[in-house]
Amino acid sequence: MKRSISLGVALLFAAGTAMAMHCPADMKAIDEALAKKPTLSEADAKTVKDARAKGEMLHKEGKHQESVDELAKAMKILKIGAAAPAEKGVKK
Ligand SMILES: [Cu+2]
Repeated sequence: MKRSISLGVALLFAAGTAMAMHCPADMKAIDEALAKKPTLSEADAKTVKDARAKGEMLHKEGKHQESVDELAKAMKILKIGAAAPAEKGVKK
């Protein structure tokens, strides 16, 4: 258990520093969007919630790329994120 944590920490500092910063920023953006109580279908709300939780878990495991991918699903539904510029005609 302890060993896998130090491995995760080592990986975090070795390769994933930029990504490691990315996940918390994405999670924060998702939380901020959710705080505004967006109107989502039940299915979308569930996807967002699941992706947010899974993203945080993956981040803690040091799987930052997977975390970012997971968080991107939530961000796409919430229409947020610098990585996903507003699609033409969909903006507000
Ligand atoms: Cu991360």
